[in-house]
Amino acid sequence: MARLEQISRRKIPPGEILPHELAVLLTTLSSETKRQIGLLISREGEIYAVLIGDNRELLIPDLSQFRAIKRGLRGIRLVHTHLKNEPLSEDDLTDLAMLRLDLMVAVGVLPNGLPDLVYMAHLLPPNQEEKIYQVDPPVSIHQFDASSTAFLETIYTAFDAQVRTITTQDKKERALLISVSLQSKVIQEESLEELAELARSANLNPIDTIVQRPHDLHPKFLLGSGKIKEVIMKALQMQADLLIFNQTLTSLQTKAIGEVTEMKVLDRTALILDIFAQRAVTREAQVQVELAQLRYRLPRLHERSTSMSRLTGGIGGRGPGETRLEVDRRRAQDKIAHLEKEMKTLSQGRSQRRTKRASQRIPIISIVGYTNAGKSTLLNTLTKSDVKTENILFSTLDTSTRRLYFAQGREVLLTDTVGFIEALPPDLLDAFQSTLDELKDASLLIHVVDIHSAQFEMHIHAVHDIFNRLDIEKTSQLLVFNKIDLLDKEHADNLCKRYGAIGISALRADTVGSLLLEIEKRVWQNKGKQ
Ligand SMILES: Nc1nc2c(ncn2[C@@H]2O[C@H](COP(=O)(O)OP(=O)(O)OP(=O)(O)O)[C@@H](O)[C@H]2O)c(=O)[nH]1
Ligand SMILES: [Mg+2]
Repeated sequence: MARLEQISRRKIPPGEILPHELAVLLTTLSSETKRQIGLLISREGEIYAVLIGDNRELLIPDLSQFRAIKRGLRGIRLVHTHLKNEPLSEDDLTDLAMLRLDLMVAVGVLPNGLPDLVYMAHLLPPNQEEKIYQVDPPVSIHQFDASSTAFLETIYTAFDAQVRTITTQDKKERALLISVSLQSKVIQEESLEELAELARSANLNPIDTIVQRPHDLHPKFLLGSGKIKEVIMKALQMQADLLIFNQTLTSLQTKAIGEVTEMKVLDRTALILDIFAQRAVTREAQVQVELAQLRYRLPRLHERSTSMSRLTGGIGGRGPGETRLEVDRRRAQDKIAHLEKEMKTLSQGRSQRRTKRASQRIPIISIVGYTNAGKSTLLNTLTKSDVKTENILFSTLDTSTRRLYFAQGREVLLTDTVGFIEALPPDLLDAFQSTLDELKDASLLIHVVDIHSAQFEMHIHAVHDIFNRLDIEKTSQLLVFNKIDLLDKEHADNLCKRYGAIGISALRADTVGSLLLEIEKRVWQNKGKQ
């Protein structure tokens, strides 16, 4: 084994893939020991590790510390022996992709221990055929151009140039959106459009999507393992920084995917929590979001894995964010208890306000609906106020209340609150309980729907579902179709008739007349009955 140690101290001239005499040394040793021998070589020609396998394969150690350039190739190539002079195996090619190696090289061993054919494969930058790697035809060791600087340079620069342009152009983190579900691809793709909207609202740049409809969901990665390879390659080719899954991941899945891809992994819930965290302004909103985040993360705190394994895990050690993993459970629990206490105090103030309001006997009307439907815009138009409105999801997290006056000195309190979304994370619903409790005081719910959205029916269902979860489904409701300015009049009229809705454009005060009349009617004509 002294000879192995000798090898590990060698330095290979940069630009050379494998000097001839080193190839001879490797194949001779391999042949004597009947084992594969491999070298992990850096771009500078340092031998990072000498690997000794069995007669069929090698075990590759954790390479996560190597990252030549953020988002680029690893900066490491693997050169190893193949005892039966066989071509690169499926596993070799998978490792090439999964580990983002610069190059995968196998040298065939002849029965006399000398090198014969050289097999090579390398990854490809984005291309129209969506090919991940290229496997070169084998060449005899004698024709193998040992000093192949030009060849190596082409591979490096193809990737690195791309990394540089993207890094300088693009300050936002680049997200690859993934959906894996037993539902049809069409349904999944529609849902991914909303995920892209959420990503943009979180100030991320959604760059591409991957959809899979597997026969069964893979328990470890959710995705099938072949698809995981595609994810890694797409992430490399598209220079993604993080993966966002549209489905809820278990803590073990988040961890396993994070390890095998060496990327930050979020699911839809984590993304929504992130948006809420970015938006929370008042102390109450901040406490509520932080509580929801801690409750979501608590079962997801786990140890960093250091195991070594080919393919199925252990490669790398980046979980969904190291700092989070370092927070220990105990501290998270203490923090939750502390925040819950603070929340109690905060909600006392709120409930006092509610009691006071109730004693004033002014009817309360709540504007509710899917996020981005135009709720805040409507409140502003009706009450001439200036609550923040924005074309992003969840621009409002707090409740605003304004007075709305009618003839004969009549008035109502109009409230605008946080928007709803399909599959609203339960942790968030719990955390926002006190904000949402205000909806229980309302005698009328104005359900605003963005009728211009292709998904408006799904939005209506999602909102009704949340009404049920909040136990307010029996409150009197008014369905309002907003943004009719974006549809042609006839189409808008038909939709309103079909659903029994009032059509408005919340941006324009001259379109809300019939809505005001209806509110007046509902509030004061029903008054006696209540
Ligand atoms: N064209 C058109 N755009 C509208 C109309 N009403 C609202 N919008 C736009 O829709 C976007 C969302 O409006 P908001 O009032 O912030 O929606 P919201 O329901 O309060 O949204 P969240 O608070 O994020 O849940 C903004 O860009 C508005 O300008 C409308 O009648 N027509
Ligand atoms: Mg709003």
